[in-house]
Amino acid sequence: MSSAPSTRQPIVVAANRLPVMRTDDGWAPSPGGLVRALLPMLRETGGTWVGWTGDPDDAAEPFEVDGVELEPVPISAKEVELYYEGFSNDGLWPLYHDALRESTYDFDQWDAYERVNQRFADKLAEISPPNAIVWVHDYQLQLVPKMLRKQRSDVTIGFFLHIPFPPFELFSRLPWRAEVIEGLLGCDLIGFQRPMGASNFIRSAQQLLQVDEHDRIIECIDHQTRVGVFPISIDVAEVEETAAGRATRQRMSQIRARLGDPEVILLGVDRLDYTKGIGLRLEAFGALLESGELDPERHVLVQVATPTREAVEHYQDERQEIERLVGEINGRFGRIGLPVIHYLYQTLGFDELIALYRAGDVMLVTPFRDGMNLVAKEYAAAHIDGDGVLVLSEFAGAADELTDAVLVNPHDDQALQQAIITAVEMHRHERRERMTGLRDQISKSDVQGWADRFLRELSAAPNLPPSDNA
Ligand code: GDG
Repeated sequence: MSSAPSTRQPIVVAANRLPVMRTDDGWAPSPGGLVRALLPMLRETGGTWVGWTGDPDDAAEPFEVDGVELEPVPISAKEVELYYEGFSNDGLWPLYHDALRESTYDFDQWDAYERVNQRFADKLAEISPPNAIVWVHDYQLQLVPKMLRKQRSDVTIGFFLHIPFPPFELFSRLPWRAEVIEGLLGCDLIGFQRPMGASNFIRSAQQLLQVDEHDRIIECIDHQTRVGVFPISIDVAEVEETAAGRATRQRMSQIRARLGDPEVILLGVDRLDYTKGIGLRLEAFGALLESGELDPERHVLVQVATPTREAVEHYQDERQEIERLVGEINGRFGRIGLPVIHYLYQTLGFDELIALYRAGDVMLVTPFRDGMNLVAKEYAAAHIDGDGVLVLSEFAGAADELTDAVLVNPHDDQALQQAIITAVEMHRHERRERMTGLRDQISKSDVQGWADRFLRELSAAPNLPPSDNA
């Protein structure tokens, strides 16, 4: 089957953020596989991306980047606080991640969420060409499908949720639970990362709205909504090419030397988010130094924690706790000029990140809950040398596919310590065997294939005119 989407319909993407960042002389595409996979499709089909520029109160006019039309949706400073930091990131985010932190449920935040979703839907209704395919992304925009369908019955609407969809027992805490399900049921196709997300969603729809479902098709009044599983991936070729470059190899050796040429470099790379289990990982590392199973002269940990959502209190608390732990463990086990944890609260350049992946002998990916976790996939793709061990939480979506990782339940501190020791002491032969398995798995599915599959299924949705469906 061809990898191109089986549709020539114009594609319109809607996401909270436009796929660009400001540079000295204008805008450039943001880094990341998703943007690289979607921009060429939009260019080829004459499509558009609808989203926020990232600046509050920005009334930017439509503009073009890399031959793709971008349609800004303005969001005021107050709405950033209520819709984005509030409802999306302090309400939905913790709830959808196993209620790991207390969610805020606040009517003014919900009101702003509805208002911003309506603005997105209005913009999509205004600019989508006849019979367009509209692909809406993520938890910030769950009401858009229903709002758009009301105005434009000709368009085909898809939605992809990048984060987990929680079990009904948790989801039903949300005061506006029925409205969210109704919003999503405006779609022709809803995609989840894991089968669990799809079944959790179907159960919530059945419980709250008494819908009929068979074979993952939900009957709605004037259409059907199909529910599917589409595990996202990365731009494998880009990671491999960068990893193979001479500059990366040189930088990798330099990193090893700067770290004092330890026997084993352990690595963590995460947004500084309480879902990622960074603190737990640091505690496990500290406990193993304490027990003598790890040795500060032979083992070091590099933890990159990328700044994120700094205005939200749970994130400020998490940062404080992580920095306290780093200080405590370094204070106890570091030596002059040689800390045992190298902590970077920074966003690194892509090339530097790939060099770090290559330098990392053991990658620690230990979230309590994660939709997929692309870092796990990037680490394996970067290990073109066929060596390196991935320790991976069972609670990351990636665990469904990356079964050659050392899988672990991060809630179990003894199991986590044991997994780290297993990885550090693993025989070269087993390391290579497992890394081959991981790399085989990743080479089967990259982000382009993911987007093609979603759009193929969406364009086969029954409400497209048959002539456009070939
Ligand atoms: C959400 C879901 C799902 C990180 N630090 C730096 C940096 N990164 C890049 C990584 C990776 C991306 O950010 C993070 O992706 P993850 O998948 O790990 O996590 P979330 O940000 O939480 O993403 C997640 C994803 O959506 C996609 O559907 O997998 O479950 O939560 O690509 O490389 N990149 C650079 N410097 C850094 O310091 N350049």
